[in-house]
Amino acid sequence: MQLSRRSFLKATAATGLLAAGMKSVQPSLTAFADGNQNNDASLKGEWKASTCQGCTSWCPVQVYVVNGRAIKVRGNPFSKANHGKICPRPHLALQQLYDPDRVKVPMKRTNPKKGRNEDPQFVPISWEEAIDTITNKMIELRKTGETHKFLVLRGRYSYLNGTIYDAMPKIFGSPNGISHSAICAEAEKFGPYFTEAYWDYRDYDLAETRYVLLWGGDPIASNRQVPHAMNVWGDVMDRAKVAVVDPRLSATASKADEWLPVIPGEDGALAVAIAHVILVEGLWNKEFVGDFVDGVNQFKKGVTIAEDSFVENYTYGLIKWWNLELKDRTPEWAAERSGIPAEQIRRVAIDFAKAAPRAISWLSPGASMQVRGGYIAMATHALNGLVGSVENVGGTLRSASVPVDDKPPAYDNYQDEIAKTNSHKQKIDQRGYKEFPALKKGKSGGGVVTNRTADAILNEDPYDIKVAIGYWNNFAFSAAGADRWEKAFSKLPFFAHITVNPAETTQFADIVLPAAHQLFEKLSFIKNKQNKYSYASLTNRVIEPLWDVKIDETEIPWLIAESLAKKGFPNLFDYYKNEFKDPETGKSPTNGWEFTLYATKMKTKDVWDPTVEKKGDLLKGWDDFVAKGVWNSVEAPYKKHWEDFETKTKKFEFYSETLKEALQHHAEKHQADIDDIMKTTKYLARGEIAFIPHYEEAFRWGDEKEYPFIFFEHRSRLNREARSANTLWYQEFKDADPGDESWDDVAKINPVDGVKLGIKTGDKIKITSPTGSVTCTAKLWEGVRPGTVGKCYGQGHWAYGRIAALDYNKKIARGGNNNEILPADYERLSGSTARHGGTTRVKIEKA
Ligand SMILES: Nc1nc2c(c(=O)[nH]1)N[C@H]1C(S)=C(S)[C@@H](COP(=O)(O)OP(=O)(O)OC[C@H]3O[C@@H](n4cnc5c(=O)[nH]c(N)nc54)[C@H](O)[C@@H]3O)O[C@H]1N2
Ligand SMILES: Nc1nc2c(c(=O)[nH]1)N[C@H]1C(S)=C(S)[C@@H](COP(=O)(O)OP(=O)(O)OC[C@H]3O[C@@H](n4cnc5c(=O)[nH]c(N)nc54)[C@H](O)[C@@H]3O)O[C@H]1N2
Ligand code: SF4
Ligand SMILES: [Mo]
Repeated sequence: MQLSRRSFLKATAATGLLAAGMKSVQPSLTAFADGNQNNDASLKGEWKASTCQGCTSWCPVQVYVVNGRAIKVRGNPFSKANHGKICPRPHLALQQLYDPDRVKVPMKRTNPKKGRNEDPQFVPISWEEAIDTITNKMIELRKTGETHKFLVLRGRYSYLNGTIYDAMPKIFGSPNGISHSAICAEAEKFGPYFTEAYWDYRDYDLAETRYVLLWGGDPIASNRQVPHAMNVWGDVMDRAKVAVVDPRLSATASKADEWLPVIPGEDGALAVAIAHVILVEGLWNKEFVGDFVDGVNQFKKGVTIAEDSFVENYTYGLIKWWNLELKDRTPEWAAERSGIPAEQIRRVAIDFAKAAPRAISWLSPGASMQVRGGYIAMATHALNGLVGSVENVGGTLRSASVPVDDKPPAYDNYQDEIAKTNSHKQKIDQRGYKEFPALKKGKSGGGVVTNRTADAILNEDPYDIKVAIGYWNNFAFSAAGADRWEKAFSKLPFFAHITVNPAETTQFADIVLPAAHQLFEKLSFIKNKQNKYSYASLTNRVIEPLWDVKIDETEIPWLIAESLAKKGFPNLFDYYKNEFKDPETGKSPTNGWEFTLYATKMKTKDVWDPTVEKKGDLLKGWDDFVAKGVWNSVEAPYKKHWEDFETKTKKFEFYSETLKEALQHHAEKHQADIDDIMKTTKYLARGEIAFIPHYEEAFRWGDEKEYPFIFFEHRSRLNREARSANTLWYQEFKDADPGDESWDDVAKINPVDGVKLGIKTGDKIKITSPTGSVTCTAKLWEGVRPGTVGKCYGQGHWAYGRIAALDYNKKIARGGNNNEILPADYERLSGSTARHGGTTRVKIEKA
């Protein structure tokens, strides 16, 4: 399998066509780029619009289709957000689509025993039998009145997810639509929410910025606007300074002005010290924050300040923040904790603030998906408040509005008594329990605690789950403490998995349903933002599906609803038929494809209907939307929320009355006080410190003596979340990640530590945490700091396909899955799973 890059590229370019039974002429790539310039008529194709959901950038793309075969993906030239460009990853999507290991037909398990070491003995079945089996199990729950024991697990999704994830369980009678969001990045949203009441990711004004301070973000390789960042980063580097806080020399760090290789989890120390310097140096933004009454800067190390000596403009609580936290947080203090020299902290703080308001403090999961990461998210985002870059020129932005409707139509009228009662039961993920406040948008239990669901299933707390459907997710691989999910899936009496590949999770399924591939075979839509533009983009069925696959969020729920109706429960089918109509003809759907089409048209109508006024592109109608694929908004406005951030005080809060209220409600619900909640959620803050961005020492599993190394991880420039590993190009080009190797899974160890351990590059090693161990290859590399070991997430598949796994039949993984050493721990205030911040210590031995 090991080909040189050049011969490999030649070979794959040709096989794509051969497999389709076409001439083995290798078309030149320039012909694709210009459309139909190839003289050979049989190779003439068409660019068709769709959306890539390989990562959360969700880019409008076009697919070149020749004789029904997708052969190339490029950016959609109509899209302003991604400059009509893509990152490298959609090319891998072609290999996902034509992956010979795909699930091609429905299957059922014939070995009733479940477990990693059990062969499921799947056999092909018809769609009728598959759906019939699922709905028989569902109907049993209706008969026994236990409809709440039905669970839908959602992974990645489109904006039609409400049909399967929300309406289906609620009409059936269950509260349990459980999403993957809390293993993704909810802790990050905690920062902007409890300062400016914005529970979302920010966009950034890169064209105007003069300083980018990245907290564990690597925007030219990952995060949420990759093609945009890749396109403008050269200009950004010319115009602005870039500083990267990351324990790893990332792609972005390797080109940055400053690299701050922080000790994992100690970001908070840096953030509060930077705030300290900005205030002491008098560099805060006077327009946004305000000033001392007499105009004289009183911020001096260690000195408490009278609150009435400062008048704030658009912010609240600056002096409280200073007095309670910042006054003693000097760079020297932070240097001891973070491992970053004091003069570098001071320099970054001053340069960052001097660029104000054209300065971005860019918060990522790296700095926030940590056990004590909630307050790091707050502290790093509060820096944007100090320099006035919130919704400002060259700063952090929200988004312009997109006139799509991402909620399913109201379904209350379709809920019978059982449904009404049972869908209000406590959700299975234990959100809102004392130790899981999950304060999404300030509400106790407002957010999901994805990873807790495994324990909840195992402990039957709050109850047992009897029937579960998972789609576009792979929690037996993607969730920290993955072994708990293996046990939970084994315990489920009935589980159906809707998937493209035979993933780890699939191995525990009773029924496997083959899903249409998101980029090429599905019809749906998304909305998102990059480069100041918000947009709606269609995922289109650009080719006829290769196999007997169906669309996860619409066609499959349609079949389930139809079958339930035949068995005496018509409500869901009635809802789908009556509430989803073609907005042009008024027709109700008569099959799953029509349901898909009408739902997409209906929910995006305002975007493509030329009679509806909106701020953005004017499309001529549905056909025009299908052809163009994308609708662009006008540019996001500056300063829109300055007069009313929707916080409790309407201001940007450095002292969060909004968080105080949320914590109070949660504490009252459990007859506790806030200090008790802090303790229960593993935070050290007591008293008012709980309401301000503040430093907390990183929480780590494992004793330093037994586990001398701090483990940290990162994602790959080539990961399509965890869906790339069965493609040749992923494995072959894995060395595109700094320090990584093709066809391998390496743990990056500083050479200084390598010498101490007697370990060389290429040695097979075993990495052990208090909760698990993996084997992989050692790589001595200066891009990680001594005392830490860094490893990319994505390898370690023991299922998924014949490339992803070293031996699929024997369930031998290629490398090790980080989630087998990461303990299932949480940033509890947001419900998030902690994968960063050096959550666990490890020991390293030769394997
Ligand atoms: N250690 C560690 N763990 C992580 C992360 C990390 O960086 N490190 N990242 C986290 C993040 S940010 C996220 S968002 C989650 C993602 O975690 P999940 O939501 O579990 O998603 P994936 O792991 O990407 O698995 C996707 C599954 O969907 C199937 N699939 C692939 N393509 C399609 C398709 O087009 N349609 C359908 N229906 N199915 C498809 C695949 O076969 C696979 O089973 O993982 C989290 N887990
Ligand atoms: N290439 C690529 N891009 C993606 C995705 C993908 O799979 N591949 N997935 C998308 C998804 S689902 C999401 S949620 C986003 C995630 O957005 P990202 O910003 O990419 O998040 P992560 O990869 O989780 O973490 C980023 C960085 O944190 C660093 N890090 C680890 N520990 C620490 C720490 O304690 N402190 C600091 N400061 N840094 C630390 C890692 O080295 C890594 O560089 O990316 C999206 N974009
Ligand atoms: S993988 Fe992500 S950044 Fe790349 S094209 Fe797809 S959605 Fe955009
Ligand atoms: Mo994510």
